[in-house]
Amino acid sequence: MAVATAEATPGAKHNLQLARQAYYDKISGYHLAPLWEVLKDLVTKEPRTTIVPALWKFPEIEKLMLEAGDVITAEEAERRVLVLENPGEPGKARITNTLFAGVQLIMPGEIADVHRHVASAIRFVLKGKGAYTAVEGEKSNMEHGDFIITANWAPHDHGNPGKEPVMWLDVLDMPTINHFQTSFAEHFTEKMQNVNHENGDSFERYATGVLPDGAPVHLNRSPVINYPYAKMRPILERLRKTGDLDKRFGARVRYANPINGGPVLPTMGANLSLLPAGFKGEPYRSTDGTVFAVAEGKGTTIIDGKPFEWGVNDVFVVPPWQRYQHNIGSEDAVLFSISDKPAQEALGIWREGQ
Ligand code: 1HN
Repeated sequence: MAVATAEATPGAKHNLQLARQAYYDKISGYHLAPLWEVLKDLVTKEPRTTIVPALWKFPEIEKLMLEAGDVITAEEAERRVLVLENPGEPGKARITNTLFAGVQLIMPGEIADVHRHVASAIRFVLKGKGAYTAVEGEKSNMEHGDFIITANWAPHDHGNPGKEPVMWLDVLDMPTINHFQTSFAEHFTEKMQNVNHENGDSFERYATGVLPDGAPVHLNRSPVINYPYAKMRPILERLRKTGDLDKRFGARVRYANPINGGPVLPTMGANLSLLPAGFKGEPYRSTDGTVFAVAEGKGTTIIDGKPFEWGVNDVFVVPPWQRYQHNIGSEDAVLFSISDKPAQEALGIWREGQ
């Protein structure tokens, strides 16, 4: 039988459409589908994303978070977190295609019980003093700008024996873990873990030029629990002083695993950038959708042609492969950023461009 082609008469074309549809209906009963109808959406010339650029203003988040403190206790909530939902993916508990982000509040006198899960977490401390997070036996004080990691399956609990509400940004690789459908979690009978390592122990032990003799030489996550802002910030000044400024990112450090120089976690990598007053960044894009938190100062980031004006503790997101560029006014700014770059690099799929 001759196969009808697209050059056929209008009547023949119509019959062909009907025949194709009848065929698709028939094969669907066998759990089969025609690739040729969907190929263009599956293999795109450039990345397509459902994620959109967005900015959360800290003064608004803070007010709404403190209201959450009135309606639910940390104990009832298990974790009192407001999810930063990407407006392109409402209801999906994600800020990018691969990352969860939220702001957590812990009130004076509260604790958040010890648990562990396969999803890895990072915390970037926004506001307040006097809280701690305990991770794998180390009790870490939380100060503005501290970067704290909670690796896959690491027991962790938080507490606030201080006098002020304390808020931080949580970023987890949960959408990645759930993409692989590999989520496990465990609760403990005790509320708090035993802590046998004092504040700052893992940083001093692993990240000051020596390693405990016999420390493993292969470790796919950093052994450092807290990278304190007080230690990181002066390094940015060193870079500035010697003119080591990237045209796109300013004076930027990458948080590293001191064992091998690799990323802090296999699924998430983070940076800290000093953008000096007057900085006009060159445009940049990369395949890793990136979450930014403002540690200091203010500025504007143009994302896909739209300006986003930010100030201290604001959070904003740049979708995968969308072009962005930082513009800084009269005040120095410091930006924390986090993305799934290490996961993409491990898979050999990460790309960057102008
Ligand atoms: C979690 O365990 C924490 O331990 C914070 O503080 C945010 C978001 C989703 C799933 C687990 C925490 C989380 C989370």
